[in-house]
Amino acid sequence: MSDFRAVLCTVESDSHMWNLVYLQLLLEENGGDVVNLGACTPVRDVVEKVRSGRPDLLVLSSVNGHGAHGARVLRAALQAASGAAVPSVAGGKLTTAESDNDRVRRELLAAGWTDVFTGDDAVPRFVRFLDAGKARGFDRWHAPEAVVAPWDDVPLVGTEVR
Ligand code: B12
Repeated sequence: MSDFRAVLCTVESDSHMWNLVYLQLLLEENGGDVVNLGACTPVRDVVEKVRSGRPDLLVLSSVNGHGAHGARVLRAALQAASGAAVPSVAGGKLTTAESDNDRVRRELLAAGWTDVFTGDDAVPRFVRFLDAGKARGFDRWHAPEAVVAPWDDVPLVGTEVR
């Protein structure tokens, strides 16, 4: 008997698979019944699986550097489809620079993701999220405010190449 049902996916551009294997095992170890949609997951497959399976949680993992873009695309598709509302988290290496992590996290939270897990402490923070979700429901989660790294607020005005 599982504690929750999760759909696991990545973005259409991402062919890495060991991150998905790792996440599936981590979710199962924490009580999840997991449908792993595999690498280069088509957006329409994720939307269909969420609508038909009614999971408790959608988990997106991406490491190829294009995950932030793919997460925005997927969120828009889920919001446009009826019956596809689901608590959703994204994590991994979502861009090609660690210094993007907090900015991207704030953008994805604003776009409707429940939480975003990047950086060295992603997995322990995610396990705490799972514990809280199992106890109170994933839709009750309030993502802690993103830490703003000093370099994220430096305006880029005047640095463009001419
Ligand atoms: C193996 C590998 C490949 C293999 C993948 C084979 C396969 N079928 O899986 C191949 C050779 C195909 C490949 C291709 C590419 N790769 Co590659 N690849 C790797 C490599 C060496 C290991 C990835 C891996 O399997 N790790 C093991 C898993 C278990 O760990 P993980 O993926 O890091 O995930 C961990 C965390 O990120 C986190 N996590 C991940 N997702 C989530 C989600 C949540 C919710 C949470 C909480 C945590 C979490 O938890 C995991 C455990 O700690 C990494 C470098 C590295 N050492 O990490 C590069 C790497 C991921 N690849 C990279 C790149 C750029 C590419 C290519 C674009 C290269 C190219 N120019 O063609 C292509 C992209 C292909 C595509 N369309 O996606 C970059 C990504 C850069 C970035 N994001 O900044 C990396 C980081 C290498 C680098 N340092 O530049 N790659």
